Amino acid sequence: VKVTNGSANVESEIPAVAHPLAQDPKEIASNINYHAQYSPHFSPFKFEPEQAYYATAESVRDQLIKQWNETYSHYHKVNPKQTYYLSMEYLQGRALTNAVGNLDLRNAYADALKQLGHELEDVVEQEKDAALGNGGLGRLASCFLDSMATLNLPAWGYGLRYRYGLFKQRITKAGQEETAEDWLEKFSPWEVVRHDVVFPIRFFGQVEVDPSGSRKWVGGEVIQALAYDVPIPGYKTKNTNSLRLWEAKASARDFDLFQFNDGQYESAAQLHSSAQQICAVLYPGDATEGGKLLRLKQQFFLCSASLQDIIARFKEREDEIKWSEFPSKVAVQMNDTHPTLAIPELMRLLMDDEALGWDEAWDITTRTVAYTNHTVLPEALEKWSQAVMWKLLPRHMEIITEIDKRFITMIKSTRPDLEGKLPDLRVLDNNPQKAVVRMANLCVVSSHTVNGVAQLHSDILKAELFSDYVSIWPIKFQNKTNGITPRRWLKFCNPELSQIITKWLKTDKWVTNLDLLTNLRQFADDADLHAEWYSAKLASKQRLAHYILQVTGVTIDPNTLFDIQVKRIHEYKRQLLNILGAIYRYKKLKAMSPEERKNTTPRTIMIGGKAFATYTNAKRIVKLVDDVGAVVNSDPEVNEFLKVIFVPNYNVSVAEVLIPGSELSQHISTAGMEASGTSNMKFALNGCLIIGTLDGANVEIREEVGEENFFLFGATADEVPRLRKERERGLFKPDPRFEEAKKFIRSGAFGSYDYNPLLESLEGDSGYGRADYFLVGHDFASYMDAQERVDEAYKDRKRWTKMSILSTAGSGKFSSDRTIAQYASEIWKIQECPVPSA
Ligand code: T68
Repeated sequence: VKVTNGSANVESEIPAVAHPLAQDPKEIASNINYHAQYSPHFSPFKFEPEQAYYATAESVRDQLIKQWNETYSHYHKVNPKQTYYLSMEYLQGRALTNAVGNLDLRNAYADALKQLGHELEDVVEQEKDAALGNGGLGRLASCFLDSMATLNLPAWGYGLRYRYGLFKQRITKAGQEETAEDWLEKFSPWEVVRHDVVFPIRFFGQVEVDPSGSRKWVGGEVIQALAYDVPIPGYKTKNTNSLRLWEAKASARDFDLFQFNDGQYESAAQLHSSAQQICAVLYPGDATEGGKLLRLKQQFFLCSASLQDIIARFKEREDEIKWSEFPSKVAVQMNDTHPTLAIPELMRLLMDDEALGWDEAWDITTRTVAYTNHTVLPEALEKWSQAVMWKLLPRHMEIITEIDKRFITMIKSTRPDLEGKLPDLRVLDNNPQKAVVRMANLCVVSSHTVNGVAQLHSDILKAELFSDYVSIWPIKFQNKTNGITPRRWLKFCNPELSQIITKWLKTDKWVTNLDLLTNLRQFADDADLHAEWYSAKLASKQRLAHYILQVTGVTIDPNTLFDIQVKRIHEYKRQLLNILGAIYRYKKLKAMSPEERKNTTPRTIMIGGKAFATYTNAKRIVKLVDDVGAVVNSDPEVNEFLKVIFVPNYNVSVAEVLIPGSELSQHISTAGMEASGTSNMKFALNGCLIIGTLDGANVEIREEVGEENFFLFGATADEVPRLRKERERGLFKPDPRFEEAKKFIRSGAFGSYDYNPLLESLEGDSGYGRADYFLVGHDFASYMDAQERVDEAYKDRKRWTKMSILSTAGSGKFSSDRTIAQYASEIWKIQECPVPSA
């Protein structure tokens, strides 16, 4: 426990003065001290790590605000084309380490805090993760923001300020339990509310036609969107962009004082409570009609507020408004289909508020919006009930219906060969059972560019999901292989390895030019580098072991192979394959003599991730991993050679501890199903080897690091459909190891929980109506063979360390700086706009 430090004591040595641009530790300490005293959030004279965190964050924010304002006014003056990234999710994680790192003030802040009696490492731990996202898609958005600022690109992120982000996961005897994660419990020092940025957002109501024939959406309920801005500093640049998060509010006018005084408390504040629901939680459960409506309201709320803001900025910056110029000032990127309503909303704003005609509005809209697809899973492609949409957004449904109609007309006149396919290609699915709007189709029809997130994924989109559209608009489709920010995911989370890289490359330029890592290849056999590399990995493993002990109470040995799989729990990601492999390994170890065991490669298998609250099979998988761990870890015969850990509450901060300490990581989805994956890139960058299928970005990672440095197994994407058919026809012969592992679970070796439904999903009818849809059984044999190759390779430390170095050396392509530079030049057509220094 940290020694507490009354700021009264500190005061005598270090004056409390606000120096917003302090660089020197002493001055910084005085600024932190200033905030501790004069921006009070706690009782006076308390200066424990928590108070030190808030005061430090406020001091860092002082530093950011000046360059943030300068960035805003520079963009305003230059008036360049800007990108607006619309995303329902951002997984920002913690901001403090990132901010002091990007400002290049880490050491100064560490020294300052020391003078105040604190360690920066402990202080940063006080920050709660901003977890306004589910997984890869949300984290990608956050990496993109970091790269956009670092590349000096004029860009904004737009999202929602959820009161409760992704749930907190606890593991109990019953399995996963979810509780609300209160990231704003105290407050966030990183957000600035802009009281002057408020837009009205309408729901429900009706369309009114005036005598001139123009249409207007009126009535219904109107809620206010209020802007909260979070600064996004670039790495060693002045450019500091904004993440604008909208909060829903009702105004005082909507509060019925008369009703309230009459005792009708609920109806008096009805709009207030309806507004409060909108930003209450990330991804409200949509099993009920109410849940679906709420989710749709959230999506529209984001789109309408952001577009009104974008249009207001466009108008403010033009002397004379020429709407045809709009697409040369504005690029809107839709992060998946969740912000699709940006399309009809932009059309509505241009036609109904700005009095443009259809053709002009359509031309502007289609030259402005672009769409990124993140999944090919049919059940994940959004479809909204037409009935619900007519009720909530009547004017938008008129516009969508017109888009659909014009698309049909266009096909009939220019592509009669595709007429037969119209029922699938149309935006509206008028199936009388359930008429829906297909959001992905609306996106493809209306966007100037559609991209996938890894080469294989983009190829599949073109060859399958969107193949007919490709024949209509061949140049609309692109690939933008995902990337990750090397700042958070190497420099800041793995300082030991970063220093070694800088030392051997004799430059730290790799931080913004990650391709320079290839220069490590020439030292891949150097014994000195090997020694340093190994000791950095060991230090990270020790830190990870310490963390695991803290959160699970289980001691793990840093001399064993650290094998990690962390990601959302989903059947297609096949955590089940991993745990079945672990179970087989356990059984084999049990059957060995003590002598034989000594010849095996000791492993610590860690699995972490959250299961969606209503996804039963995913929750069963969590339970199974935890149950296996309980048995294996307390089995004195084998627990020196195998441990199985379920890592609770996986999030960005936990990833920052796990990834540096990893040696093997599993990216083992059924081929063709993982659009890209991004943690695979983080692991590879940190010198961790991958066992994986030819899926998503694995394909490109393997190409870059070299196939001899990648443990490949499993069916390929083009084999999967045939294998599924064979499986259904009963032509599949399971590997005996697979049967043995399942049988072992059924024997009750891991407790009395009923695992039959889970095991049956691998055998009889799965939830998808087909047996073992994810081909766990088919891939099991080659997976186990690949695991044997891993065990062999690990026995040879020299060989393994070389592979690890080559893995880092080959990861340069996966910088989100590269990805964003490609979006900027090939989709957005925007240029850098660096803020001049002084
Ligand atoms: C992921 N998608 C892909 N979806 O699965 C992953 N949220 O392969 C890819 O690397 C990543 O996107 C980035 O491109 C998601 O994370 C969601 O989180 C999601 C899906 C539906 C609704 C909300």
